[in-house]
Amino acid sequence: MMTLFARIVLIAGLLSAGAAPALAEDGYDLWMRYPATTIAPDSVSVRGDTPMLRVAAAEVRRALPAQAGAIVLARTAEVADLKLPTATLGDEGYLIRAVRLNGRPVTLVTGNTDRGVLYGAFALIRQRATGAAGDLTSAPRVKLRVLNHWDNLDGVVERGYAGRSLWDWWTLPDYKDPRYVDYARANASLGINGTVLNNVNAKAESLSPRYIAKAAALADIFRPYGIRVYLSARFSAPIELGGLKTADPLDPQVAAWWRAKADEIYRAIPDFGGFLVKANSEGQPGPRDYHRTHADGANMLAAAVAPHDGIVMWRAFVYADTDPDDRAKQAYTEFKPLDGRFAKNVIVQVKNGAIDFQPREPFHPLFGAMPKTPLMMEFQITKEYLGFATHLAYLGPLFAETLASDTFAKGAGSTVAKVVDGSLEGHTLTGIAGVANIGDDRDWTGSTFNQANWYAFGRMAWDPSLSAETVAREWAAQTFAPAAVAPAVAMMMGSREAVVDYTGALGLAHVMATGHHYGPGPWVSDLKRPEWNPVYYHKADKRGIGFDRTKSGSNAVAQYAPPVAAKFADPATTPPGELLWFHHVAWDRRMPSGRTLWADLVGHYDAGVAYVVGMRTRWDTVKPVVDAERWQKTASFLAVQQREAQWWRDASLAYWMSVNGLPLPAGVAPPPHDLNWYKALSFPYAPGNPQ
Ligand code: GCV
Repeated sequence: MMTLFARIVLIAGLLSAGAAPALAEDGYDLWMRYPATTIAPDSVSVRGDTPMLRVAAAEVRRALPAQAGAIVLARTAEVADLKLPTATLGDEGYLIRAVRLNGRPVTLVTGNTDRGVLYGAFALIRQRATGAAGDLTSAPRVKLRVLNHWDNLDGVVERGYAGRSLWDWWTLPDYKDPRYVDYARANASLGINGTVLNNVNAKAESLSPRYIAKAAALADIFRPYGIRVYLSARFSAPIELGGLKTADPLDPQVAAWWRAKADEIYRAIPDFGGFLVKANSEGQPGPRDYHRTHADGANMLAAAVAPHDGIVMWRAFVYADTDPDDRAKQAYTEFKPLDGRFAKNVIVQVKNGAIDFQPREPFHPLFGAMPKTPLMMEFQITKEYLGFATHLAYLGPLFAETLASDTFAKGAGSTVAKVVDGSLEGHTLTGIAGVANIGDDRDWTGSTFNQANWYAFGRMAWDPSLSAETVAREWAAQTFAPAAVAPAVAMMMGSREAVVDYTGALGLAHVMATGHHYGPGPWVSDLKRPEWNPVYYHKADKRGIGFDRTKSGSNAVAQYAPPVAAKFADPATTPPGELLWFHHVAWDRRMPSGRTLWADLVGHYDAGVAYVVGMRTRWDTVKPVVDAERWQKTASFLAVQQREAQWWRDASLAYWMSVNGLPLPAGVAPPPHDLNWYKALSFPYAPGNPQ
């Protein structure tokens, strides 16, 4: 028998649970946090009946509040009598407009295709959720807007910090986790139209009949949401799966094997997108193993998928330990001469910078340098070098900064965005890829604020001219209560710069610890490949710090168009944020701030830590208006971030002082430990680093 006291405790527990359900606000809904009372189903009507139109209508019904008014979804052909301006919509754009249909006022969501209607439906939802109103017309500026999952077949996600892979390869194709649908909805809401399911460090098995069937099951789920499936292809698969003696791209048997493989895939996945390939990079096989070029390799695969309208995304992320030249130059050196030699269904995928997704890198010199070749941007959404899932670092400013960079390839205004959207050279095959930050964590991305990076990637892939702040505001308005929006945006906007500051500002790069890349390691100098060592990148000595990439050094600046090269060649005109990327600079050089380089660098470390402290204070102010679960997780992560920012700062300063022998500027706190203490720290189980 329950005592009276026990009963009171139970009732009180239930009541308080009713007021704040334990798991209701765990971030699962992402930015699609729809109201409890939704629109009357018959307020939404659809002209036509296809799977895509059905999911579009279902989403609107689910998302919009009861007072949303009458909404009609229809392809433009169904409402031709309205004579709407639909010419600019292409096959993915949409138009939202208040019109009269059959004598009654309705909000019309239309597009030339089902896909346009689908994106319009999500745009209407976004518009209403962010408090905007009015007619809206939009078409994507980039054709392929693709997530790259670095997911292994054993469920481990390389550089993944949000749990294990979302794909349960083992139970596919029989069990279709409902999360796959929600994944598709989230992507469709942003206009993401492709997903590469498996890691670029690919296993041949992902192309085996068993795994093709699994990929096909996912493709079937994603199709109504406009998402095509792609696979990373291991270049040596003809040997491993096909039993051939070679994977030489010019060998007719090899080409025939890939053609048959492509045919097999297309039988299972008729709208298969094509292959993504990492070749001859970090130990992956590729055409260079047979003394063939990257174009030879890409074109052979392109021929296999061409009859099915498939494409090949061929990565330019190549560097070799056998090449003594500056790693930052190697991709350009290898790919630039191949301009014009790729088949027309090949797009070369280039990372935003020439090294590897560092907190800040100058734009990759290949942008603007291969006019005859479509180049696709590769961003990293997962934050391998920006604090994993725990640090709050909004990547919108990083994406925007790269896209707005001027290559000067055809004079001023030849931005990276124009290279990527094809407008600079008139390419129609265009694309942006983002290395996904998604896993099976309940909140998908490991933290609430990481969701903003998925969101920003999708929105800016659709429209590379969107400002980071506009996107942040949009995301926050759909994610938090109105009173939390401004504080959240304020935290986000400086957060990436803060990471730059506390990990190594002024153009420093690749100063992290080995393997897992967690935490500082500027002292590392004993790895077998020279370009894996942080000392290779910062070149700090008694005199100064930084990598001389001018004529007196590696001359990487010469890979940029002349006006850009001239700017980067002179320390006085190099933006301070990129100074040490291009120059070896004396510690006592006077910076625009008026401080010496050393004092300036120290100031950046302290500013980075201070920014995190500021984010914590701001986050405290929104506690009353953010649900407890998401508030607490973010608060805990910010505490981790402050501790780790401080660690980055202290360990880095301890190391730089051991090199330059300089005292800290007056009033600056010394690191609490000596350098050896920081060097001795080890983190064997840090996530994201597949063994
Ligand atoms: C998938 C970096 C990462 C690797 C990644 C590689 C790439 O080197 O640390 O994990 O491999 O980039 O982009 O191919």
